[in-house]
Amino acid sequence: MNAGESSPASIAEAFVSNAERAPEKLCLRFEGEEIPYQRLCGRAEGFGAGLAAWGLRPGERVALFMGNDPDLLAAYVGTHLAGGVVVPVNTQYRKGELVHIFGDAGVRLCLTDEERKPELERARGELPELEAVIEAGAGFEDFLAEPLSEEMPRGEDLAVIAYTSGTTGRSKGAMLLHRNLVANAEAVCEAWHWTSEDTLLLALPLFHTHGLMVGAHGTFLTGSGAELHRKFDAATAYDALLDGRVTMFFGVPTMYTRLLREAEARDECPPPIRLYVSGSAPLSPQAFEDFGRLFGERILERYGMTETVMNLTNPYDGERKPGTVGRPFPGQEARVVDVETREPLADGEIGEIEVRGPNVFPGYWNRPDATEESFDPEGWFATGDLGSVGEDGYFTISGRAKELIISGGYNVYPREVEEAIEGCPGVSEVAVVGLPDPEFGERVVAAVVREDPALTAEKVTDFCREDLAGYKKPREVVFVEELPRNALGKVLKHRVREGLSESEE
Ligand code: MLC
Ligand code: AMP
Repeated sequence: MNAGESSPASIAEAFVSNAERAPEKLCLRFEGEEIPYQRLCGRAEGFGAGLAAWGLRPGERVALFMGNDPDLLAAYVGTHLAGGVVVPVNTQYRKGELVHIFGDAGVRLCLTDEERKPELERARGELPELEAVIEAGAGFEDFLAEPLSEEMPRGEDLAVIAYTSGTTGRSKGAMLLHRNLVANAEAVCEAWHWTSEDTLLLALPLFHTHGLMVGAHGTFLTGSGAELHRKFDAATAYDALLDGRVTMFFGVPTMYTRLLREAEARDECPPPIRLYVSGSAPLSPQAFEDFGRLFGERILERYGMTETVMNLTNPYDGERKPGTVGRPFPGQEARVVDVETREPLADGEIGEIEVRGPNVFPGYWNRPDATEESFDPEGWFATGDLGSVGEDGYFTISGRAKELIISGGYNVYPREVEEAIEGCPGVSEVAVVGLPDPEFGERVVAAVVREDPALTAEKVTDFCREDLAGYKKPREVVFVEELPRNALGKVLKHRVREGLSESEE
């Protein structure tokens, strides 16, 4: 978008108008192929027309369950052009997670790929509403139709239902409107000086906020280019950086840890690029310093979440302070409140972070109870993250009010893993906690009381594999005599954590 222009109503609208304005401009580079805007736009319009011809009605849900690929992005925009709502699905999800998400969202059609299809088929018997499964490649090609209408989504329309792991077991669908997504992408592009001249190295998965709503949306809004990788591989990403063909890189801290290891093993260092951004989990000040030393660059750390997309950012021009996540993005507000009284706290005091702004979602799909719990009457959204704000206005995240483990940028709610393990034959009780991990930030560990002495750790993890994504399964299973409980019988997670840390020493 150029200065002085009014905002588009949706990212799809911005994308189509960029394709009309500069049809030949590079949109995506993928596995050596250069895809101009016009080409991706043609596929998006074709997919949207295919959906309309198939009978998708406005507001109906389309799931995208496939690995990073240009056609995933074409389908994303195409679904919006058809008035549909996208449900992005984590590619590691297994039957249990698929049944819940597809069922809850009432998905009628899903685009998947060869690798993911067998797992979807395993779930299909329990998904009567799922009428069609389109497979990437030939299936996608056959599905495309000739575009008829030029209708665009309205800002108030529902764009995405993004599932975030639930504090009590199953995940909740965060509803994001087109106008939430536009407001967010505009704020990000303004804050980070993102222009049509940029090329982003995009190796994040496209089913999550970070890759999709920051990486892809910013690219489409500005009409810039992205080099899309199927997945993050440190050596391949390092080569792309060495080559000097990108201007920005966004990653989770684990990716930075791996890039640092790569740099130590190589004798060449990438030339400076315009911007390195880290988020989704805390970046250690050590990694920030090491990156400065080895790459000569100061990583910009920012903070966000599915329900609100991006909230806080270190400055582009000012000082990027390690261990902090900076200030609110343009047009947004943030504050710290007492966890009990919900009264705003003074600078330096630790409480729960609340945010407000046009980027914030209107609520959870089918969950008015959860929506009501998360907002106060003045529209402040309670993030569940603990932190404080300094006199300089920079926020620091210091912990979580919600029980959450973040492993390599993926969220794992202990309750969901506990529920899975409780179903494993031979298990009497279980408590799942996060322990510090040098590579993933935190790792999932289960303390299990067994009733069958022959039960092994391997059996427990194999059992989890049936229904849970691989990254949620415990990296360690420790058998204990009993779980520490308080007088009311509630498991004392901090004591479990202490016990497990001691047993490791
Ligand atoms: C993969 N595995 C993990 C894992 N990722 N285990 C624990 N934690 C993780 N994060 C497991 C797999 O289940 C598999 O095990 C094995 O590791 C190899 O899988 P892989 O796919 O080859 O893994 P790898 O390439 O090493 O993945 C690491 C990673 C990936 C860092 C590249 O985790 C990743 O892309 N993380 C980014 C997540 C992200 O985008 N988060 C943003 C959320 S949005 P097995 O046993 O199954 O074979 C958000 C808001 C915000 O938070 O602020 O941005
Ligand atoms: P998700 O639900 O996957 O969107 O994850 C959002 C959560 O990731 C937030 O609530 C935070 O707990 C965490 N998070 C995101 N960015 C950061 C960051 N820079 N530092 C610490 N935690 C972060």
